[in-house]
Amino acid sequence: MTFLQPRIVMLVDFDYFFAQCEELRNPTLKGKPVVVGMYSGRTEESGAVSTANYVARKYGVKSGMPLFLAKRKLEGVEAVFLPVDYEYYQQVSDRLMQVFRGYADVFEQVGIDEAYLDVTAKVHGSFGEAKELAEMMQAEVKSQVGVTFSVGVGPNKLVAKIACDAQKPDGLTVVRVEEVEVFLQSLPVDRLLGVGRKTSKTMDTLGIKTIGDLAGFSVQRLVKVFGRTLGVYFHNAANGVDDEPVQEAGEAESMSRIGTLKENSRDLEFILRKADELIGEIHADLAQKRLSFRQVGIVAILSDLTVRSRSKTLEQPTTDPETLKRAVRELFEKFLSDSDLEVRRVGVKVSGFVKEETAQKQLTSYFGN
Ligand code: TTP
Ligand code: CA
Repeated sequence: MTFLQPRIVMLVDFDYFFAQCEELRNPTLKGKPVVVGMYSGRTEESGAVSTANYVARKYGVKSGMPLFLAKRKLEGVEAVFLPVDYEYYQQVSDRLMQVFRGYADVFEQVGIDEAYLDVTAKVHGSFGEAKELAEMMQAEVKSQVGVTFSVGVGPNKLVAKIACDAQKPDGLTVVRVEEVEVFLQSLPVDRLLGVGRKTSKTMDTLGIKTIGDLAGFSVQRLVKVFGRTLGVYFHNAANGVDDEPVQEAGEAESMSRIGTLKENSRDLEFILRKADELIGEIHADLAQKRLSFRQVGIVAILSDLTVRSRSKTLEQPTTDPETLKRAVRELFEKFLSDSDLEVRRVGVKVSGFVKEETAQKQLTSYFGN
């Protein structure tokens, strides 16, 4: 028996997002195959597909595929290839997220095209009302913004996410508490977050092909094979158990560290050595929380104890400590050229968080080919 308050969670995932944004600003693209690609610039054709609309997908075009292969699949077809315009997609995303925020008790954006909504109170704990709410959202966003998205509704984030993937595009899948077991059991194990190619191979050798197989597998054996944390996670996930709350992870959140220099200084390298220590700590903290960041800031407390800060926004969310170091160097360099006082304490701050899972997904296609 569980004493936890039953919850109703939605996952909203925008359909063929980058390509749909392109259709939004140029409706004449609709009906044609549209491929949005990340061009690496080495040769005219090198690079990978970021995403494609559903017309192009019918020809076998997929995210992550090399562009030359997508071109080959669309040979003889009047198809449109466009480069990624991340800034524009970000604007469309911001507008949509604002709308969804208004429908939720608690709202958690995960990356550019997904968000979790806890709607338990809003729908009075009723899955029937949650379904009506989702239908209303779909109708409203379609008429006001002109964008379609898919929704999964479930008793937790895990089920909502898998439900959302079950029907796309413009899909709505509701999985009530009593339907979870049947809904999950026949799906392949790799639908679970954390079951990649390698893990699903290992599971295959154990005779585990479906989520149902995994749910029925001895948790002790899972712990032996995968270790305690993962073993227990796989067991719970396969049984549709997930207590992770929907949590606001907004722009306002930040992470920072501050340290005092051994002596007051205006020497860039000396200052950066201290900053690097702080970056190391921030990086560890970010990795543990699985967050990428988009904003980088520095703080300098000067010899007269005045506080100065500088910040910049990166083009892409990242987890990379080297990118952070470069941004911090740039900001201190600029800062020192603007001020002539000595620095006493230094601080580094990151914000504009994105859950790593989603940021990573965008990056794999950039570097994967
Ligand atoms: P997804 O939500 O995975 O895909 P999608 O929105 O294009 O399509 P679907 O209808 O299946 O939801 O990813 C969101 C955006 O992230 C996508 O529009 C482009 C980007 N992306 C990449 O750049 N590379 C990738 O490999 C993937 C999967 C996505
Ligand atoms: Ca999507």
